[in-house]
Amino acid sequence: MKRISLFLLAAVAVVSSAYASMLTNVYGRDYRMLNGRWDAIVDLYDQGDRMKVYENRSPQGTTDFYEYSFDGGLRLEVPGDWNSQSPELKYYEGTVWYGRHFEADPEPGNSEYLYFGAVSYRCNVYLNGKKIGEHEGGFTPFAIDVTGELKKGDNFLVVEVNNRRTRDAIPSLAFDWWNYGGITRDVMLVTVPENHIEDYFIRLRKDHPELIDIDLRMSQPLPGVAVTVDIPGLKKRFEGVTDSEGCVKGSLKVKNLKRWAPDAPVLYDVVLTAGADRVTEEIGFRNIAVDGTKILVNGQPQFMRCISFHEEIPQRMGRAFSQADATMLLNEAKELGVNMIRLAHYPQNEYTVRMAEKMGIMLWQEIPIWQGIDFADYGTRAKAQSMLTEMINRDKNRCAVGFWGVANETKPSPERNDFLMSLLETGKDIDTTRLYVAAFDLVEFDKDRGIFTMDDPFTENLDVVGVNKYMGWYHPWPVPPAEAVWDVTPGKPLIISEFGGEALYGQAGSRDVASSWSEDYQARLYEDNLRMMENIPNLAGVSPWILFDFRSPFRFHPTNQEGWNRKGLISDRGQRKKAWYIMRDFYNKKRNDK
Ligand code: GCB
Repeated sequence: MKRISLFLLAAVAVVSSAYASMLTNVYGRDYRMLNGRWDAIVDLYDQGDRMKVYENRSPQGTTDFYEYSFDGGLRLEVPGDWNSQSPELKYYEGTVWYGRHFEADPEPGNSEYLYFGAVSYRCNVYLNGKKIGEHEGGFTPFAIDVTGELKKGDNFLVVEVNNRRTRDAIPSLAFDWWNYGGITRDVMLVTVPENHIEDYFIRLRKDHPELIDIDLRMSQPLPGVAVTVDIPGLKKRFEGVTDSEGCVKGSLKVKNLKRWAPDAPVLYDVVLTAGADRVTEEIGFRNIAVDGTKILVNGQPQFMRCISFHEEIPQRMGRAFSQADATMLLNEAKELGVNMIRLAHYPQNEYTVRMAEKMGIMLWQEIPIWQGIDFADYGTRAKAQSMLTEMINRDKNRCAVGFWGVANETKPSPERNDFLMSLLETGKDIDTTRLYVAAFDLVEFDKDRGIFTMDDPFTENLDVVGVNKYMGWYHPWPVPPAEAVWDVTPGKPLIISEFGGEALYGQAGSRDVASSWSEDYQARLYEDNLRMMENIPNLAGVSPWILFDFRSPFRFHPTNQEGWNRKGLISDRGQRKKAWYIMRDFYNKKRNDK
């Protein structure tokens, strides 16, 4: 009891949800982009608040002046990380104030929202000199209701962004990717009717190929609002009326449904109406389940041919944020022959998720619970729950997402177990149609028994277990690859969620020496690992680490890394390394495997 009340207290205190609203399918609404060049003030010593920069005052009297001013200073592109926009900001970790003017013409009877696709990592938002919201978490969206705050004519919007690493944050103090700061995804002013469709979840019932479940919630808890959901392609219409909570629930029996699958990514137009509101969407329907050690997609065993990438364009040395960026990343993944992507290590932007769905790529999407998390901190737990909720809420209508990932490389402890358990509960409160997964780095070679094993009872709570194992890189081979025997979470599907090693593109060297940083060593490592995997009885998928070399302050070997993790199958300039071809051939062969 004490534990629960303490936790609730922390949740309220740390994650200020009072400001955050949700708006499903924001790109399907009436919106105006507020992207572009914003004014910026770099505030290393955090003086902007004291200086009230959000008021954007100009000197009045003869002795009046302001030092912290937006006028005539730095300008930054939104969306975009600040690190790649100015050499001085490459390593910057601290506060930057963003400001811009925009015109508005709010009409009575409408609600207006400011929507942020992501701000990395925490922010305070001010409109016309007044604080209107705050958010923590660098990879999930939030919307702020600004109805009544928005003025006709000129409005002044200020966002105080801070990306300082802290122990109670997620991710925490150290992580193996660049700590990009900034307003890193789209900013939109969204206009909807006053009582509008706030949220909906339309999906195939978990174990039923012909039953579509519909849940819809209006923004106002009012009964009697007529709701329709049309799927013209199936000649089907659902009709309902909201209850006193403003909610509608129901299901539609459909025949001749073409289910979405990686090799047939069928999407249907779906039109929702409720009172004065109307939203359109494309939604796909598929079943995903586990049967023993197999992953079933639409009832058929499917081997997951997977790859990971960070939300980064290596050639630009910056965070990916646009439709064009999504196209580049996904096309390269597709070339490798994948049917799935593990979006590392955090929710990536909606363009990527929606485009992957259209291209027939399944997704494993996770929150950045990445090593070093303070599991004893209830505030941190509340943040993780918010991030998971925001991720699932944004993408729960995307059938491409087959897996929700709750953690990467955590170690058993009562606090960790409790923390992860609470995440599974949070997730399943919203969505029970996906498989829940986490990745572990706890597989060890048991010398006495001569086998690879793992001891983490938490895996029993998961549908699918991911194993990150760097044989030949962080671990020498205890036996020849062909003789390796695995007894890891028997009876459950196991995905090798990471393996690999570093190589500098174009570097020739010994196939036997890791410190050659050569393509040859990396290629050998891939051959060995793939050989070992042939003997993993419950192997349901493979995901090499990683598609592209990526920037990381973890990696400062003076000649071979220079701030880059070189485990990419493709270099930072886009060149394919030898291991890429090995992986492509392996996936070609696996195409017909179940
Ligand atoms: C891991 C992590 C991943 C790292 C990778 C590496 O186990 O999950 O984020 O980048 O190893 O390169 O060491």
